[in-house]
Amino acid sequence: MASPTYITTPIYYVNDRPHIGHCYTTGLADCLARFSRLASGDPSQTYFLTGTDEHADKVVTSAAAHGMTPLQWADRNAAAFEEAFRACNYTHDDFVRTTQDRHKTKVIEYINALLASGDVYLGEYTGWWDASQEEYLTETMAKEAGFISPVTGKPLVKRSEKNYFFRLSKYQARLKAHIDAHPTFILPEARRNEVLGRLRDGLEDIPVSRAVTDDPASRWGILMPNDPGHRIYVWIDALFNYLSVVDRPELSRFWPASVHLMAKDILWFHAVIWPCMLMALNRPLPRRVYAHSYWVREGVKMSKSLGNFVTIEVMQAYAARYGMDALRWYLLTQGPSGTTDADFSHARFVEVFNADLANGIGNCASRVGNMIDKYFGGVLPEGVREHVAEGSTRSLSACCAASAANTMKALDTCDAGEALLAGIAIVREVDQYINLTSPFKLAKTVDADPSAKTRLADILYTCAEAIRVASVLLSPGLPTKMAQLWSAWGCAPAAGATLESLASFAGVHGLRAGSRVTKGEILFMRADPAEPAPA
Ligand code: ME8
Repeated sequence: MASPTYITTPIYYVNDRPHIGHCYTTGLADCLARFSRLASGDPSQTYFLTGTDEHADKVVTSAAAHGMTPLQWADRNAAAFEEAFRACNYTHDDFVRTTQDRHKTKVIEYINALLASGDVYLGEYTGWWDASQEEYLTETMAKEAGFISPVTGKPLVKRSEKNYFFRLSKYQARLKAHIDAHPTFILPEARRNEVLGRLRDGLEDIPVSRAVTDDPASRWGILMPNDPGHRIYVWIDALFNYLSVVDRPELSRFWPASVHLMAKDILWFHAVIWPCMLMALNRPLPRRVYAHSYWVREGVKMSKSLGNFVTIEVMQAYAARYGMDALRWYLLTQGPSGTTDADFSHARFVEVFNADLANGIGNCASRVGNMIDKYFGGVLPEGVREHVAEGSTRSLSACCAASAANTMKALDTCDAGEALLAGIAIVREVDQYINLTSPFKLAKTVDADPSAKTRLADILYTCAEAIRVASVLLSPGLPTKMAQLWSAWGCAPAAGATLESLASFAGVHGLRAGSRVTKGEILFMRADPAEPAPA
């Protein structure tokens, strides 16, 4: 991603507490933001925003059910989101709440500009209202869905109201041309095709306000600046967050956003409505809109009625037993980043944990650290250089270069999982290399054959340096554990170093003669597949 980089997540509704789905998208953003900071070597060139969407009607309803005002309820749940994201070790630069003045004043500014240009006007709307999603469906969409909410299955209600409208139809041709000219504007490609397909049905103007009624709850939101009889529709208010936060001199370099991340449920708002609003405001469009799929649990869709959400409590129980890095790893490498849903399955979690972490990077780093400790007192001797195993098809330095290139390529399409798995590919090759070179056997011959000692040093250096490169590629997914490894091996990335230079085998940041490589603590203890899931 080009510098400066601005990565956003949806802002989440505060009618309820966070769950794995919210943590997943913000976790994906976290991993991409960490990669981006590493890539440029300058953390101030990356901005990562997450937050909460607070002016929804359902916030008013849940607040009332809990005997609280909407703001009290929003405060409480926004705090729960912030706490959850802190516990997951997310490195967002900001957490926006749509009830904050900094956001509200900007929304009014944008609406005023759209009123002045005539792109927002007063009219009447009739449509099918999906109360559970706070969204109107057109006649065609409602018919296709059998007049029930395609998301929640609740009945749709026909409603008419005087509203302010946004001239969405005016921007249809420009949007279509933009999508055609920018093949990676909407990803994954299958989602892009869906959007293009729906665009063929044509765009109608959309309401951007709701009438204020006698019900005080209808005042929950930002009032239209020209007409206190209307408040701004929650979705319009919410979409503006991406711009409102960085629309000030110190942060303006971050617009346009590099990527808006979300799940497929809200792609239309981000890929169609938001870009058209930006065109109307004469602002550049985000470079990319990326919609992932859903998490399901043990093969079943998560829902309130089934009560089967992977809640924050379940996530904490996993983190307590296996470590937060292990949970991050599972989410990032097994998550629904593409077009298929992903299953949160305990058996799969343990399988992946053992394969990639305990028996993968953990075991490999510990074997190599132990051998350097045992045979060389934990210090790489003079003259170490890369050793290529007889019978191997490629050197470990070539493998590191290929993996680093694969990481970069995966990042081009926001594929954080693939970017991380490139690090595990190195670990697997180090394991094979150890099998081919048998350093533990060689160590038994050094007394009789002094040249064996030099070869042994070269072999262990080669392994350690390859693991160091792997650790750099793995660090955005496993930040705590890789920092632990770096501290045992004295190879923490220098401030200002770029991903490219850190990931180069025997490069300026590499291990060398005199580097102290100590055993360190075990990174990941093997998990017992027979143990029941934490709850
Ligand atoms: O839609 N799997 O908020 P929201 C994966 N406020 N991701 C999931 C998920 C699942 N099962 N469930 C939720 C809103 N998500 C609006 C957004 S943005 C201007 C306004 C994630 O609380 C995913 O990112 O319903 C999805 O798009 C988002 O939560 C919806 O969050």
